[in-house]
Amino acid sequence: MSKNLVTIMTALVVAGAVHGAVAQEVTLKGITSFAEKTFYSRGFERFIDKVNADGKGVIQISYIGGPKAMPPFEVGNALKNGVVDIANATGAFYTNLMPEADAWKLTERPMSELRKNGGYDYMAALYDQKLNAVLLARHIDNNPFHIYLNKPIDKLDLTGLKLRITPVYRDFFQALGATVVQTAPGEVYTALERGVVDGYGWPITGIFDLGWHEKTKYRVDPGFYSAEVSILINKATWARLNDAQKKVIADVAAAIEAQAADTARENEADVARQKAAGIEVIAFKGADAETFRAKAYEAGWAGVLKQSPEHGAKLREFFAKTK
Ligand code: 173
Repeated sequence: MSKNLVTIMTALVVAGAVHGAVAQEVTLKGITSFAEKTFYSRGFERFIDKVNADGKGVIQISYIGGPKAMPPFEVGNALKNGVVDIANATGAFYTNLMPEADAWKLTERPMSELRKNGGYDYMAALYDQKLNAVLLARHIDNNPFHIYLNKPIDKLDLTGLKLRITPVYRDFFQALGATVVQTAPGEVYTALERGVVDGYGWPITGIFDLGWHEKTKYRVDPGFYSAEVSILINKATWARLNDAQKKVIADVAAAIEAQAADTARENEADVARQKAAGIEVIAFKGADAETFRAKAYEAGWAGVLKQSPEHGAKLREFFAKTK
């Protein structure tokens, strides 16, 4: 063998070894659509901490942060294009790319069941096609949404009220007669303070995180739907990982999704805290509560079906208990 050839071959072997060493630990970029260290980011932050602990030398996640780094409604696009590898988001924030994602709010079955009955798989195909992503873990479930108001109501009618929404609430609040205005969570406080809105939609937990309790007089009961917040990974990023790296991510994701039931235990703590903060409850009971709930689901599914007739009908079969 010529000396030159040996040199070239040696160089290739060395380059391969270096490349192999680099490939051993991979670092992914993670972003959240909710403010850092607030209720809806916490499951994601636990996920990152655990991956970084279990994945030493194998896989790490670098936490870019929340809405200060990227507006929440742009996170879906950044994930789709691989600008970030991992994202914490709710379906309502990326309906521009995948309207069906908002249907998660209408699930009446736990994720453990949806992962067996075909519901998760059906959604997974849509995530693959439309968001270029894989849903790793739903860490928020069993966490109802509510209407929060600064003007009282005495019947199931929001006529004359202007409410802050995301796609989660649009169809239901409009069905009840409200005027709606979409904002990111980060704009809710100012909108309330300036009287731009008479109230807002939000789940039972988290209104203290951004100080909204200071600007909130009433909560309407009962709650409706089941808030969804999930950890998603870019499809190409996922495909690039080796088996050991995938295992770290998948194991932590499974543990975090299994903890969603524990997170829902915090609902009651926020109910008590809202009471202590002087937020009055406007409660619809008995038949009124039933009507309220029925209208919420009817308007919610009608909205999903309008956006996506074929997939919406399938999703309803997997997700709903009552029709
Ligand atoms: O911003 C929102 O009101 C919203 O759509 C949402 C969804 C899930 C959890 C928290 C908020």
